Amino acid sequence: MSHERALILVDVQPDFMAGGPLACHDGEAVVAGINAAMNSGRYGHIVATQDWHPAGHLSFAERHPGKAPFDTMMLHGECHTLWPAHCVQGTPGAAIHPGIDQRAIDVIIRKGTHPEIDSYSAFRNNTGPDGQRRSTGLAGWLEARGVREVYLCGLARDVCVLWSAEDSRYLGFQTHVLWSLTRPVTPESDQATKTRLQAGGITVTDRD
Ligand code: VGL
Ligand code: ZN
Repeated sequence: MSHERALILVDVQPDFMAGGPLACHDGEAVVAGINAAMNSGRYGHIVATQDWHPAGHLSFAERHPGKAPFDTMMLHGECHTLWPAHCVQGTPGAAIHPGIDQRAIDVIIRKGTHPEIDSYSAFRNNTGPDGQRRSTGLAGWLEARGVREVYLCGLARDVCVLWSAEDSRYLGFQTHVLWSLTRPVTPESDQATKTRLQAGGITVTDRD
């Protein structure tokens, strides 16, 4: 086990899996492999993020008359995709997936909790009404423990995993995406996602 190495589980929640409103392609398939990775002894620290929106969150299409899920619009000066309502606080679909062995998780970071601000990345919110992107505190949590290498898995490959990986690298962590332990909302985006990760200096690997 290396204490310099952290595993981050991004949004492993039923709403992003089969039967959920924002199902990733084959999303539930990541659960067994994530349990194996957590119990592999390779990671000194394990963090999970949990998408955790109040009802009527700004990112939900239903909030915007005339808009449908997957339409885009400008929010706080950024082009934003609008989503079906998902991961509403306290609902079963917002739980950490019941198949995940939570014993090894050190900390859970809830994100997207502000009604008017979204958060894709585990590290910082999307742009808010004041034009700022605020930290979730995760980088400080990792730095305080001497973490230098971050491994990411979870959902969705093309949204929250991608944004988390880019921030991780930008913040100075050696960053790896465990590709086979992620699944996309939009499978057609896979090649673009991989190219963008690699161009950003992030390792895309199937080996943890
Ligand atoms: C996510 C869209 C909206 C994700 C979260 O976890 O990738 N995607 N909220
Ligand atoms: Zn969300």
